[in-house]
Amino acid sequence: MGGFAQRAQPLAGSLPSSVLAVVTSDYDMPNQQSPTQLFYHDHVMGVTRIGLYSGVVGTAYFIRDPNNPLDASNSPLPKGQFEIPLALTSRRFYTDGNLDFPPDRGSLNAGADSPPDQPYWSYNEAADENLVNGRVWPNLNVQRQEYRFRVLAAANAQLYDLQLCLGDWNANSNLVPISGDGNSASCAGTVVPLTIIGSDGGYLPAPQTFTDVQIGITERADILVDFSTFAAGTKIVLINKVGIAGHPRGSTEIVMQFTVQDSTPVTPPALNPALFPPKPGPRSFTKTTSSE
Ligand SMILES: [Cu+2]
Repeated sequence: MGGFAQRAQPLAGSLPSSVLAVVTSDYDMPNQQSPTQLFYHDHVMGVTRIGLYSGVVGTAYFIRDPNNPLDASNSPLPKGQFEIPLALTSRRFYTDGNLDFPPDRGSLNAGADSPPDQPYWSYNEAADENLVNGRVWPNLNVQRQEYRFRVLAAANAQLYDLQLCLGDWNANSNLVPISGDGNSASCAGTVVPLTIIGSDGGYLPAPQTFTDVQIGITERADILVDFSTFAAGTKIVLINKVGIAGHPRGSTEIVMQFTVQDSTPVTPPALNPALFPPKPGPRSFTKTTSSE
């Protein structure tokens, strides 16, 4: 995170070093914010989207506060193998599995919307597959207990309205119907509730249970899902209710699948609201120094 080189050093024999001086800046990141999940990636002008698309990102950087009862060793929240980061991205692939990179200016969806003075700008990458932690439509086998998922929207352009849909999508092609205009999907089965406990800014003032959670680009959602009441073999699909226009069925409305394993059910502990901050955590900003 420090020592960021602003300009590349010229290759030996190309340009005299006086033309391209190497300038560095040290950024001090004290990590004093409220406990949360951070996301970092390179921001080189003009190719940021390609870095993201290639997966050159840090997606599971957690700020934890041992003095916070929710982060302490006796926290009632799921931990260890039951706390799992889910980094959501979207990609487009050639049939041989290679990445189909975002179109350049003037290509698909780019030209009409690009500002005329922005040669790097690309409006849309036309990604049509959802990936979680680098895999398209993965399955996660889960025990019959509660999990904590640290969800990050790490795609360049894809928005998410996430919902858990009870059922086997592979066996039931009508489980996640797409709307007539092609812009949204829904769960035709039973919606499994999820409990949101935190966001980009840290823990919420209290856990809140919803039927879906919306996260925009780079946003995070800290959610709990209780699998303890489901029978072994139950399948639950994580679907995205938005952003599917123009793509074939199964393309961007399906995110991943959970399969409940045969295990002793563990009822999650009730969460005492007093453990949660009265409002999204205290914020203290430290002036950072730069040697620019
Ligand atoms: Cu960024």
